[in-house]
Amino acid sequence: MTGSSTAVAHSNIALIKYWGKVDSRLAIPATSSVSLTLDAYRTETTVEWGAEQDSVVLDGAVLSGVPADRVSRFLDLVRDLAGRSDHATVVSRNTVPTAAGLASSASGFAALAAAATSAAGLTLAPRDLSILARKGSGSASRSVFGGLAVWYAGTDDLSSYAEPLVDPGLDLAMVVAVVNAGTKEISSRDAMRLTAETSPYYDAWVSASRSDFSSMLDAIGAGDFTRVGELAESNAMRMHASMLGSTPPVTYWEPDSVRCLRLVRELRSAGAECYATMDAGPNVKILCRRPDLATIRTAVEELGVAGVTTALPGPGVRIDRATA
Ligand code: 2P0
Repeated sequence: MTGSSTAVAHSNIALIKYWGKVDSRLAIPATSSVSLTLDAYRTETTVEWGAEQDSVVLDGAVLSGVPADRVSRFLDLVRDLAGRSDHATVVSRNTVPTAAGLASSASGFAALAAAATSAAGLTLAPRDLSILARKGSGSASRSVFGGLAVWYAGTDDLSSYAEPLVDPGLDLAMVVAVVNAGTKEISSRDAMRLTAETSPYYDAWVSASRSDFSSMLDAIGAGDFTRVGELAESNAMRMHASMLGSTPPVTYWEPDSVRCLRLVRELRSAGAECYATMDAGPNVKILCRRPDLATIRTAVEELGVAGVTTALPGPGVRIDRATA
């Protein structure tokens, strides 16, 4: 039986980061994380079963080698779940710059998980979809949900899943300072493995992040924006500190990244409350509240970085079209 489905998923930016696995095959992380799904960056993916072999087209280009194999290994999981042996044609479009530290794998694998299972005739509960998406890319588990999401590290396949967090009216928004939208030199997957294997600061990162995680849940529960922002900023800096201790060091920062971090401090002193976070790339994401979005955007534009995007909380993954 063939079947085709199109799914749309949005990227997410972690406020408490995921950086390190205890099980690479199952993508069980060392620590739990918290994220905000954004409306600005999305992936739309169509999967059609019934092909003789798997094929993947991303933004008009046929994938081969490691990225194509990664999709095929993921489709193996869906074949196992659905008890089928045919192959799939995957066509995907990103509005996220691919592999630039703007969470393209999060929206990518969340959309792929939803489209591939729907097209195979499976209906997965959101938690099960997040468990499946996790095995494509860890952060994809969180993009199954809109707004604030938590990914519990868990200890095995079924206990490592994401779920939505109630937003008590934090009115969050984000300004993304795009310092460089090019492909990063080292993937997050390789960089987090290198950190875990070689950085003397990795164990300290894991214990600090566990504590940041529980403080973050408390801060969100209390609707305390200042505390949410302070925790997000320090957690991101701690993650980068652990990377800097790797051999060889993992340095995603560029001069404009540092200029953005300084600007965030200046804006804060001037009364526009905002906090910075950074992922596996040089871009700086500035967490603020919606009424301050325009002021902060203008300030980043005046700094003269490569690009500026503003974002509000975005929706969870959805199926757009499905045919049997
Ligand atoms: C995060 N990042 O929590 C962290 C912060 C990047 C920095 O999740 O190996 O692409 O596919 O599970 O999900 C990026 O890692 O890694 C990421 P894999 P993924 O958002």
